[in-house]
Amino acid sequence: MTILIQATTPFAGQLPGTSGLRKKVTVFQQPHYLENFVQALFDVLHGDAPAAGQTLVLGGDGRFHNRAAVQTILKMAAARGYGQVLVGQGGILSTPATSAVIRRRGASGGIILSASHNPGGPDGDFGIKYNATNGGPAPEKLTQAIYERTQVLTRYRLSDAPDIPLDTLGTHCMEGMAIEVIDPVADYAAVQRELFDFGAIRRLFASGFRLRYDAMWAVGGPYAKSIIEGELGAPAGTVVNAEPKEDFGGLHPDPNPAYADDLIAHLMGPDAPDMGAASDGDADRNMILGRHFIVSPSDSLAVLAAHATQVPGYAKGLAGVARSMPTSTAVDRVAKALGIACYETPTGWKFFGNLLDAGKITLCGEESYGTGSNHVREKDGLWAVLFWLNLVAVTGQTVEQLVRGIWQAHGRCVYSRHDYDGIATDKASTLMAELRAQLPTLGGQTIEGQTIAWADDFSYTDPVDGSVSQKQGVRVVLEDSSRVVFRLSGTGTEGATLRVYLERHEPDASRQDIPAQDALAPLIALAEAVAHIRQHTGMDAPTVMT
Ligand code: VG1
Ligand code: CO
Repeated sequence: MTILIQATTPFAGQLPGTSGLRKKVTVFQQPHYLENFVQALFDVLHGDAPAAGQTLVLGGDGRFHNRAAVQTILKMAAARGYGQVLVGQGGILSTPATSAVIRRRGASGGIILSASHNPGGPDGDFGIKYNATNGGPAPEKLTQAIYERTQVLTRYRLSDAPDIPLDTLGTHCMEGMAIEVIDPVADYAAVQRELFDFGAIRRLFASGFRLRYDAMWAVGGPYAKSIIEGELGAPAGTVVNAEPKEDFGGLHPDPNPAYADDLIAHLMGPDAPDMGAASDGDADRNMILGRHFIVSPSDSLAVLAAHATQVPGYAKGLAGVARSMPTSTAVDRVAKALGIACYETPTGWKFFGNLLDAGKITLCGEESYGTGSNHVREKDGLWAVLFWLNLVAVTGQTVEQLVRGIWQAHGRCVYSRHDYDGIATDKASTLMAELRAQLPTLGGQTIEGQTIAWADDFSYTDPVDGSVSQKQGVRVVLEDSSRVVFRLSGTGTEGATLRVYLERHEPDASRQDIPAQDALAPLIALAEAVAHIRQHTGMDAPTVMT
């Protein structure tokens, strides 16, 4: 075995977005593309020194190109002198499981191969991201440094060792580096067992409670099968679409009303189960449904926060909570009632890391079907499902009753997100630039019969390290605190996606069942009047409404 030095030249655009570097598979398949990024990462982490004695965790969501990428990264880690790599069997590790393994095994960090909720297959998307020793996504300072390094790279190093067999558990050696092929579920399951009342959930299933968990042909399947059907005794067939496929069965592994339509049909049907759930490509997102009832992700976070002390792992109470800025203020209202702090961060899980590490918060979440806690440093899809199961088991309330309890106590934060996908990048930039240009004069104006109190471009100062993140979304807020938020997606790979977030608080119980799109109609009209979405995008309606 020899370590080869390969000459290379920089690729443009290797800048990680909201959650890692995501590009088309065909982009990642270009010679040197993945290697350049990994070399830049190693250079930033270790300078010229070898990573001697350090442990790297490696795995992905099993999408097309996962296996090839794992083999390449093993050879590069060996050339960099890592002491050990822990790789998931079959190259598989869900995003929250990677975080759990990094933390439990004291690893120096981990590489996650995933484009998460984006479609897969040879024509789909691929992605890579680095998580640090706390188990969480690299902060912006690090991703920026990696990007800068990719722009000046002239060579990378890798071993010419043969591929490692990934499908059986075992230990291998490459250039003196140990490679352990680990069970992808074990560490993750151990973490969940410490948090939840498995006995209570087991009794719930034994009493006939019916769950339908749709793993969307993605990496959540093996985890849900093992824990929900295996340990918790739910009947076989509770977890559907459970086998991870390289192309997610040609579907979009994104649990929302548009792409989890099959699950919604089951929960809305005549013989609906008591609860429905789904997770995304890398199993960090979750969708929760009751019988004939859809739970908004923002409400889900509020329910978990309000009832957390009924779950063993959070029995001592919450230090605080956090939500991404566009997420509804439902959790803020719960936090206020509990007398705990609530932080507002930019979109993307990396912004929760410092708050969790510093012990300022225990729970956090995003409107994009992401919820999590200090048990790992990623959002965690199955964790949220177990949390809900535990609450249903110990409160005796249905999913719908739990959500209505929040509405009753705090009013309903009526909420929707409208996505406009595949906009030409220049058109999306123009739309945002024109919006930003109006910011100084929007406050005080009455548009579509609604008076704007203030408008700004969200800027965040991290309360732990003082780092500042600017231009995180344009907010237009009315006098009654209703709001519209506009931002461009940082996870897409084709053109631009405009996200329009709409929120209105409804304290009147008799009006809380008005369908969200109807209740939000005035705000939708305001969004159009302010941003001229139709004119800029040429689209009459959003691609996806959640
Ligand atoms: C989206 C969501 C964001 C989430 C991110 C990663 O980002 O809005 O809340 O953290 O995806 O989720 P963006 O920049 O496209 O709006 V995942 O499950 O794709 O890792
Ligand atoms: Co995901």
